[in-house]
Amino acid sequence: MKKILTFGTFDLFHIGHLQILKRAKALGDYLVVGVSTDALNFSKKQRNPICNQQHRMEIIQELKSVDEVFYEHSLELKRQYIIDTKADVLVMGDDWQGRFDEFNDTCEVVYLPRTPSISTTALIEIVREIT
Ligand code: C2G
Repeated sequence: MKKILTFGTFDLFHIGHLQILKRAKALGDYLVVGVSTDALNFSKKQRNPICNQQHRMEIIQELKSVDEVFYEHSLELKRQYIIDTKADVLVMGDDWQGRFDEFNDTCEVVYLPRTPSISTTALIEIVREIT
């Protein structure tokens, strides 16, 4: 069984998120998703996600393409997460191109092209303009 691992915040879940999870799953048989915590997001972006970590995780774990979920507490724990989940492939969108190449000694690292013209940031901007 080929295990795929991917990570993300998946705030204001949108088609780009769905597409990367479907494409990640298509690379193997079993998809594990690390959903980043609110605290990790705050440390990265200095703001909390719009949707809290319980809600974001609940959405991800109900998806047909997703077999298992866990909370990603720290970017520094990535190697440990790969080992713990026994992942064969780490998949990320190409906004992370090259950032995880160091894990090539533990698993295959694949960057998939992002879905164009959609992002959580763009959605927040659109709502801001409307209101
Ligand atoms: N994504 C995509 N197309 C978009 C938007 C996002 O393919 N239009 C992908 C991203 O490349 C990423 C995944 O969807 O692989 C999740 O995106 P985010 O929620 O923005 O994740 P991020 O905050 O970058 O967290 O350890 C890494 C982090 O947890 C990733």
